[in-house]
Amino acid sequence: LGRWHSMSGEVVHGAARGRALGFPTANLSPDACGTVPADGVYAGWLTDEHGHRWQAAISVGSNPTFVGVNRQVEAFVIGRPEEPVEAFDLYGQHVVVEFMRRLRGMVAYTGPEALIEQMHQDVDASLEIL
Ligand code: FMN
Repeated sequence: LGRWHSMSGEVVHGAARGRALGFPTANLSPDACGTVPADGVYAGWLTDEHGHRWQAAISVGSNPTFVGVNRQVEAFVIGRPEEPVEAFDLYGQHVVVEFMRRLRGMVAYTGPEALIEQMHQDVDASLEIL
């Protein structure tokens, strides 16, 4: 198509579990624009309202490690500034998420530890690709 697949939409609050896992994510609103790609994990980019383009590891799926979640698109921004926290608040912002390469499918892990370990590997793989 001559460009990366992308989706755009508002960042909304998720289950707020990501922060506890050490991987806070920007969840795209369910009415975001663009076709949702197949469930899985992708290396890509998130561009915020200020035009800043961040490297990201993106998850598409129903988070089967946990129960009761509708399919969602969420991006973990790699190398987000930690301080000050207010300076990096994506909630309510209209963002664009670009998908560059699919890394793997969604996996239902038996617990958060295995998922956390895998997410570290996903971030490493994303950085190599991006
Ligand atoms: N959830 C899964 O159940 N299985 C996965 O394989 C999986 N892979 C992920 C990979 C990455 C890089 C990221 C950022 C998330 C992944 N997730 C996966 C989604 C997490 O379960 C989700 O981010 C977490 O539950 C926080 O959800 P919340 O934003 O609604 O709080």
